[in-house]
Amino acid sequence: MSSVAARSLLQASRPTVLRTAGRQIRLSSTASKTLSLKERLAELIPKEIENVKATRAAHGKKSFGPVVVDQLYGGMRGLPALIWDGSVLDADEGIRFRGKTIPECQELLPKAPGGSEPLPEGLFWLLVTGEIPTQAQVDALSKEWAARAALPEFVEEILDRCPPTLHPMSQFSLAVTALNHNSAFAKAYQDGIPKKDYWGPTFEDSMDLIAKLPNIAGRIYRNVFGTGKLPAIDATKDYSYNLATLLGFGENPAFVELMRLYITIHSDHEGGNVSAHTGKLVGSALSDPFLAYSAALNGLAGPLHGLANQEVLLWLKKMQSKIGEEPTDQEVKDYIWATLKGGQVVPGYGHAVLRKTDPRYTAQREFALKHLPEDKMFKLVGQIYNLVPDILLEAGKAKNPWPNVDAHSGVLLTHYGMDQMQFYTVLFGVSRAFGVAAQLIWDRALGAPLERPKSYSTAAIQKIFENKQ
Ligand code: CMX
Repeated sequence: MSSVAARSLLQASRPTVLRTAGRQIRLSSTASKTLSLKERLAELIPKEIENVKATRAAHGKKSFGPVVVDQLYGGMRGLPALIWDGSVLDADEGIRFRGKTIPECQELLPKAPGGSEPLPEGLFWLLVTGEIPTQAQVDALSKEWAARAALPEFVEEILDRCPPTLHPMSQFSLAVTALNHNSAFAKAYQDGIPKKDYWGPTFEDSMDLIAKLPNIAGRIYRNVFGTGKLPAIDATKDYSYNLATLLGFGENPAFVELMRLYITIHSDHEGGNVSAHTGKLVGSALSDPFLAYSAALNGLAGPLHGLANQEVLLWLKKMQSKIGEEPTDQEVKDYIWATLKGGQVVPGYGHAVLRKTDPRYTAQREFALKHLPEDKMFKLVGQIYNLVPDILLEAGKAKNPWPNVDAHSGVLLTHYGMDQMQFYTVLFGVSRAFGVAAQLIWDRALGAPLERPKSYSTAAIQKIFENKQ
């Protein structure tokens, strides 16, 4: 294809955009405002297939810059290797979901009656379509997820048989793996579904996956921490209300609002982070969304990734028990230095991509300023924010001395009475399913191939460069 033809194809497949106050808002046609998510997706997929074809025709053979040997040894930092349109992470600005910052999502996405935080249903719609849904479309998603929320009895039994000493993330991963028993994709594949139709059952599985997470999370929470019988899902309420209710906090409107914000900001963080990338990698083998997401959860359960929210609270609690609830700056500084000198990381600080304060941290700080300004632990978190960056800079190792999302989430949950920090990563896991599911749907729609990068031995690297400078 000539580059002119490729350009016109690219333009033809572009959505209508409105520029307002420096923002681009993708407009859905009036007709699309009455469609379900699956119907709208079915309209968008052929256009996006052409868009990708045109992009590859125009740029497919162009170099993306050099790869240096250090990237092979250094956890592939900065290696351009993946495509995902749902969200993009800028090192200084932080995350944008389909081009929108967190404050823009807070402003533009539909809210619950009386609420001011975005409904995660709308964020999922945005991740999948690139469009802002109507209130009616979001309400329909809430209803659909409520209708799909029930767990198979054997999955409930698996969870009920887990010893309470088994980490909630392990229980979570077990339950999600077991949901593969009823996978529409696995069945359709066995029945010989053509490749172009893969996205349909992947969509169904993804919707089931997201819908069933509140029941899994609620059951784990109640089993492990002995907080009573699980109530039923309320089909007239939104996803976050139901999640909060199953956890036992639904009567507190502020906690429900927190869940809406929490899920929205934790949903996606471009494609390369451990959980998102694991989901994509495992999905590329055509493992169904349940298998792919349980693998992603196992990555999220690592202390350098999602488990950091548990680690932050443990660290804060230990700090408070050692130096009190209202320590001086010097006492806090000494504690931070003791952590570093003990060979540990300061949890909640640093990031593989970000080089400024994470806007997900800022969004949570603003929530705290609005709802719990006098909370002692919130004040301590703010005090730490004023002290850690200079100390990490002085220590001289971390490339990013600023806080990430995990530095703030636990203090909010603790404030409302959820002080069982071993559970925190489960909430991260409920949220991250939104981004991974959206990505799996698009990977199947675009026919993404099996992932298979090349690995090298150190001997091979030495040989390649033997006689070169
Ligand atoms: N405290 C102490 N040391 C830190 C540090 C921190 N918060 N952040 C980075 N460093 C150290 C690294 O351990 C590394 O040390 P070594 O050279 O001895 O291995 C050095 O600084 C360079 O690391 P980096 O390039 O700045 O960071 P990485 O990209 O390798 O790692 C991350 C990023 C997040 C794993 C790291 O900053 C960290 O361990 N932070 C604390 C754990 C945490 O908050 N994780 C959650 C991240 C967000 C999420 O995924 O949920």
